[in-house]
Amino acid sequence: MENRKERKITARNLDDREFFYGHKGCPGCGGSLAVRLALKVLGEKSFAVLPAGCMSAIGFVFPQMAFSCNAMISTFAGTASMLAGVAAGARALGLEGIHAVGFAGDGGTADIGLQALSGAIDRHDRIIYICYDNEAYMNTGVQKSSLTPTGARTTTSPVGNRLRGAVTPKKQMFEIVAAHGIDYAATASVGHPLDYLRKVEHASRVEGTSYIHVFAPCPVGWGHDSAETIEVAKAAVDCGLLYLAEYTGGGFILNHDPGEFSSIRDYLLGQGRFRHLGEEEIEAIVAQRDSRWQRIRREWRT
Ligand SMILES: Cc1ncc(C[n+]2csc(CCOP(=O)(O)OP(=O)(O)O)c2C)c(N)n1
Ligand code: SF4
Repeated sequence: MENRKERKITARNLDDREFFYGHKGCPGCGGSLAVRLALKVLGEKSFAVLPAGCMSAIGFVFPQMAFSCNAMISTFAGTASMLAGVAAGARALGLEGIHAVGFAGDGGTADIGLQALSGAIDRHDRIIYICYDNEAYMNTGVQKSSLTPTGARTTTSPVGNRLRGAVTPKKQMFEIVAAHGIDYAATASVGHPLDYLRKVEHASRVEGTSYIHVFAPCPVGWGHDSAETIEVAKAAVDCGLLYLAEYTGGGFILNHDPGEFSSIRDYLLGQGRFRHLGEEEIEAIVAQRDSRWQRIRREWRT
């Protein structure tokens, strides 16, 4: 259910004040782009909740606090429950036009924070939950999460004679939240900023729970040049390993079909974390992509 007026987002009508200004992120950090872009849409009347992770570590360095909206650090597992509390408190105080928005990493979302998120969706709490997916626990030194893709080298999925990086497939968080019957969910990429901004704007009008899963490359953990973050974020969409989609009104919408995919091999071998992969392993990843897209093209609306 939505009752707010849509605001068409363009590069010109974005707020030019920085709501995540002076953060201590590494050069080329995709996660910090995801936070900044979202807060440009949601504005100063936001209450941001961040669990342990890179974005809280780089955003709350006293006395150089990067947020100019209200922002707090939650327990690692409790982003969504704390957001629910913020939304309830704002309602009790009669505050209007505010946004309770969470920014959690893939570990804080798909592993440790999943229970609280599931509860919030079940209650249709009016919150916006943004998972910036850098595909590992980066802040503590690149450990594997359940969103680390198959084959990726991390410190807990190493590469040697016997192990070839992560052995489990990436958990499908977008489909998992959709299976709850969530009010609104979307996937996005920092390589497609206008698409992401539109989705954040849409989420800001949803009278219920919104979840946005934004792909956010991390040069440190992925082993690419810091100047290549946007290219990598675009290439993931072009080669079909990431799809841009929404779940709304109980159905899936595919926002962008690349048609002919670009090379998965080039995408993978451009990153240090995948450079050990051989042809057979790459072929297996291509086959997984193809079977997923067969289903998406058959079942989702465009
Ligand atoms: C309960 C608890 N367990 C472990 C930690 C240590 N810890 C802090 S940040 C972090 C990694 C977070 O990873 P992720 O959620 O993927 O976010 P990222 O660091 O990649 O931004 C961990 C394990 C903690 N703070 N609290
Ligand atoms: S380690 Fe990665 S996610 Fe963390 S601040 Fe650096 S670039 Fe960003």
